[in-house]
Amino acid sequence: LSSRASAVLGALDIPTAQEVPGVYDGTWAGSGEVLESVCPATGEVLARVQGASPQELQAAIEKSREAYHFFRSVPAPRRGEILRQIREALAAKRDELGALISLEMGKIRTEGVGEVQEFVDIADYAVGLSRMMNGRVVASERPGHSILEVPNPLGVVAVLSAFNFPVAVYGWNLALSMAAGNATLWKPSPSTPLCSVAVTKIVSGVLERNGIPGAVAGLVIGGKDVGEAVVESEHVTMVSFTGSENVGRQVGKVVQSRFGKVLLELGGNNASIVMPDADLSLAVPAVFFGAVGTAGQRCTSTRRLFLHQDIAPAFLSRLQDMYNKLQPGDPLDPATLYGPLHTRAAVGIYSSAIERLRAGDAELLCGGASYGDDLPSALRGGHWVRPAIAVPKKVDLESDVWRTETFAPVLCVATFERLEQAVAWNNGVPQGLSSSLWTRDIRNVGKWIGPAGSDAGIVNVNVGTSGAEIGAAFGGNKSTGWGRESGGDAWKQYVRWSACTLNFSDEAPLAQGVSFSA
Ligand code: UN1
Repeated sequence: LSSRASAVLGALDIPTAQEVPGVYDGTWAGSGEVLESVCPATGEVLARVQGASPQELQAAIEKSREAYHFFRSVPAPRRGEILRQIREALAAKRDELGALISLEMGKIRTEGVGEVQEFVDIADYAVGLSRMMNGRVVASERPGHSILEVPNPLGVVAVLSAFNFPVAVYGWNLALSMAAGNATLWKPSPSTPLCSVAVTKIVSGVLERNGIPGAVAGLVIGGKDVGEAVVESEHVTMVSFTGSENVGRQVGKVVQSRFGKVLLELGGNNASIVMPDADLSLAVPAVFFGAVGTAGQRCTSTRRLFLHQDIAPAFLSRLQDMYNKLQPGDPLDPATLYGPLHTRAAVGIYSSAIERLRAGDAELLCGGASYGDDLPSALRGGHWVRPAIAVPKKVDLESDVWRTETFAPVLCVATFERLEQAVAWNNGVPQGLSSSLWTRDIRNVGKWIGPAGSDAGIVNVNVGTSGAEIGAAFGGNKSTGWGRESGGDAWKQYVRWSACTLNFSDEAPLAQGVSFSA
């Protein structure tokens, strides 16, 4: 192992001499499929992780059920106190975990640390929530009656997370699910197993110190088979899935067919719209971060840019300058702004998108070629592509160029005359995650956030498409799956609601004045 990698893994006590156990349900195990963790920047194999066998998976699900039966009766504020300790334990390892995210996922250092911070933030939120998950008292139409709406713990919540946020998205789910009194079972992306092992070690340490069964926060690493078995299990009450539209469609159908609950966070095809009155000194850097930050691998990344014709040439020349200065570098180096794609397959997705653009005679303002010899030699085994800006011939919302999410740094640009046109383009795709308008004119803002405005789940003004805080509910509409996670009212999905009508009187009247006396 390179010294670069062993320093990061050593700081989190991840053993690399032998295979890393990838199942935790109170004890560590793993005798199923072996997965390799590969560093996207260099191609180095970081570790081999042993996933869950079918028997281990079923045992873990059973342990989760048992853990739920214990945990649901722990008072919510006490669950909050455990979350507070988890928050402290994560914060104590913020830099180490951030570095592991950089090493294994490939995002740059500040974003890796920021991702841990997002987990810390949602844990804080959930500590407060643990004293505020209130039901309601509803006025009854019957004398001497009262109606309560009562939230109770749900059961086992499975979290299937993606490679691009290998820590934070689990954090959003775990924090709410734990506050709500559930057992949570994590099936992470098979290509970021070490992040999930490191986080689970930290969380399980807190649970063990508090005498809480470890399976309250279980882990099952594995490939497609493990994911499918989790999704199919009758013992899993809710499945929270983050990933592609295609897999999400399958997950949704399977969970629905057994009448489980499902929460979907699928693709984004996010647009930024820049009006002629926008402050370009703010808008250009924001679009730059939205499009090339995380090497275009956020579900909230900016993929489409609609520029008012009056500012388009000035905007593009400033944006191109920033692209041209961008250097690829080791994501662990604090000076690096641009890291690799996560997998070899992603390089192929980028190349096909570029081919598709070329086939349609799009103009490529930046990118399209590989780095070749411009890449430092230590990085040549990694998955690198030049970020691209393309101006397709026209906006054809039926074409794959505009309709599909390319999970790579490819930004498609078009110009418009009227805001209504840009909003129609913004809304005219299957996805509905994030959107961003740049303007100083309050009349545009009113249109944008109103009924005829953006139909996405995230509708920003003078703020880019990516980088949401945890306080509001996060999620998207349409083919993004309508799921909401993190803040706002998202917690209400992690409980079962009961409507309880109580009769304190000496009569038993029927509602709606129905009379039924024999
Ligand atoms: C994702 O890309 O799956 O808003 C989540 C953002 C981050 C979360 C992105 N807070 O960009």
